[in-house]
Amino acid sequence: MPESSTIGLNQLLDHPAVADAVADVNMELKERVAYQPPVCEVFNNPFTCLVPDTTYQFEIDKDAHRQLSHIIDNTVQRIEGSRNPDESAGANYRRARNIGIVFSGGPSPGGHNVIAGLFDAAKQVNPDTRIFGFLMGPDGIIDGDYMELTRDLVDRYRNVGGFTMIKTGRTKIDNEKKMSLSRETCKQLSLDALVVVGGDDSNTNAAFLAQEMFEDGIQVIGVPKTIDGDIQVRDARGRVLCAMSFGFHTAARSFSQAIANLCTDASSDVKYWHVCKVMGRVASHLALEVALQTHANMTLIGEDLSDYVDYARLEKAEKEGVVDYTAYGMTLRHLSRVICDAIMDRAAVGKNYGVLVVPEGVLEFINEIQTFIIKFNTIIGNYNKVHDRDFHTALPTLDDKLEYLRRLVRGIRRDVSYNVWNARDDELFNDIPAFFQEGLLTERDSHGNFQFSQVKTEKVLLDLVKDYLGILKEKGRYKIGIEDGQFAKTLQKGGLEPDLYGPVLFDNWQQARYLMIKKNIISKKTLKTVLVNTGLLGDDDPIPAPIDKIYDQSVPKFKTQTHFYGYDGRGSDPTRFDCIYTYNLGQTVFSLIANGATGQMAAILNLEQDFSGWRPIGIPIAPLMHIEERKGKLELVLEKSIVDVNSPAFRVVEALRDRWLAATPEEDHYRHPGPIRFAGNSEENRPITLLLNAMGGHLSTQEENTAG
Ligand code: FBP
Repeated sequence: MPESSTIGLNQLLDHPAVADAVADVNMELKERVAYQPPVCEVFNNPFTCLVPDTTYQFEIDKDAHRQLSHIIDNTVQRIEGSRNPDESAGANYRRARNIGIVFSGGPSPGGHNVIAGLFDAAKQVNPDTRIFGFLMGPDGIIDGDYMELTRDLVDRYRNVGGFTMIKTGRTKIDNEKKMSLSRETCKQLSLDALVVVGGDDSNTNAAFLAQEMFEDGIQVIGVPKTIDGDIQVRDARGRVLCAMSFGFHTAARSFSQAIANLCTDASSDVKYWHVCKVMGRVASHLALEVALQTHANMTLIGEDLSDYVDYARLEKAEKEGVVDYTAYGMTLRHLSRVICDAIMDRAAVGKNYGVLVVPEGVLEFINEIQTFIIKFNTIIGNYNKVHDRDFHTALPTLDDKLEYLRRLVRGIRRDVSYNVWNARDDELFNDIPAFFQEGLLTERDSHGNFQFSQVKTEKVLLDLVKDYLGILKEKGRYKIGIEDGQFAKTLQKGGLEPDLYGPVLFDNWQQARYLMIKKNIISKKTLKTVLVNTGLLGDDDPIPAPIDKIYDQSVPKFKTQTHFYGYDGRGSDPTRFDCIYTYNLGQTVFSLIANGATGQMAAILNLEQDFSGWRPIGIPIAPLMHIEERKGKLELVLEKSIVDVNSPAFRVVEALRDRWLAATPEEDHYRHPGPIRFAGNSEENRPITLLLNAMGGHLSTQEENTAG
């Protein structure tokens, strides 16, 4: 290399070492794209076949029967290897096909490997099979916007995160026009099959597309995608069919690495509470997994909060001969108090810092917010129907919307919602800050879901927490505990006798290692009064410097840092678990297509087991569907799985909650899962939630008792 003073910029850029150092492709990426995930044993056969497994049964909704008649009788199908199918079945399996694939909804790590698994399986069976990727999500199907996927292109994205190859979008194919345009595109491309990689709503869409294109002979297969982990399928007897959507493990690992780092930082500079909102629009699965991976001090689980019952309130009401329905579920104010208690308890043992994990969708589980969301869904749905105009376009500002709500209170009869929104609702709603009102009135996504990622949930909670901590401080209850040894040292250094001042200053002198300044000492003035009253200080004497110092140390400053973990984890490169899972999902998709299935969702059984135990299957989508309220209308959809508060994973977190809060003089119990490692053997190879939940559907009563 020439001397640095003489080298020109172009020379520098052309130097091979520099070019290598600044290249877009680094060693990690090279290693990733070269990795070939293993395949389930069945896929090593020249053919596969589908074996119906009718031991899995479903409670079928009558609307599903009516609306999805072509695919409602589908059963679970086990994919098995086959060496010598009969001639026509073999020929059909091997024929060249045209297959379209689309990503739908938010990105989820591993999506590219679904394509790679499908591509490899299809091309191996028949190199003339063509795979088309629809661009920008379902819009690509509606608008006929696609590209043919080549080996070169697929190779560039193997084991790589994001949905970059063909992009994604949130459009829903939810009306006749979009449906017929989509059908037209599939017919024009002579598609044999369409693969929809998406969440609960997108798989709902897949079922309707399968129904719509059944007579055209176009098969539709869904793939369970979403970092939220809320596609978990069981049959009517609770037997697991899909334990986890892909991408969940990677997102949780990515959030956990960052949050564990915050735990380290928090316990180093001991001055911040880090409030970490983690994605998961409704269900708290991601927060639960983060809790298991990091042992953060406090993790809220939305489903747990809605399950809360205030027994004291119930009892009081019972004595008065009434039922207090507000005792069921938690209010925002109550939740803020629970958080304050945790903060106070840690402060009492000298820990004025910590890490709080808040699931993005937590507000959906809070009593009053739930009511607002349901009411707004109805009000907005009604408005759009009655006025034939979009609520958000017609009433663009918060003031417009508030004025409209006020008019409802006054009983404008043309708006059928006049009986949904009353003066009490209006009063309660006007009590909350404008930014939160705005959040609650934001536009729903294309599936009618409330967009929690757009609401500053952590700010809503923190504002309440700060207010209440202020009150607790004034009452002398929120204080930092002073370690007894440190108290003694500080006083002795200043020539004062600890045993003389200890009983005067502290409520728990000689009873605990961390000493709490008496509740009535809430300022320097009250401190002086106490010292004067006990004869330790003259009226005109200043507070001795060591006492002054100890007092200052006991006064908490509640300093916070807020973080949002979502898009970063969604964009992460997949863990090895997700790489292998998704590649095999892609292979499963091909087997389902080559064996003529439609209206099925690809899945793998036994994900919690060693890879040799994984079994690919097809799950019938239609029998899983039920009626739900969407945008104020009742619709047939695939049910979202929320956290089961009786599941082993939740019960373990619940049992270890106090330990992880660590409101004791001992060290915190933080856990460091480390960064996502693609190579090496030390990487955690699957979600902890998955492992725990595979230990049994519910804990037995006996186990519950011993855990409690
Ligand atoms: P999907 O359900 O489509 O997989 O998306 C999940 C999610 O990542 C949620 O966790 C989050 O609330 C939402 O997407 C954010 O949506 P957007 O990408 O539109 O901001």
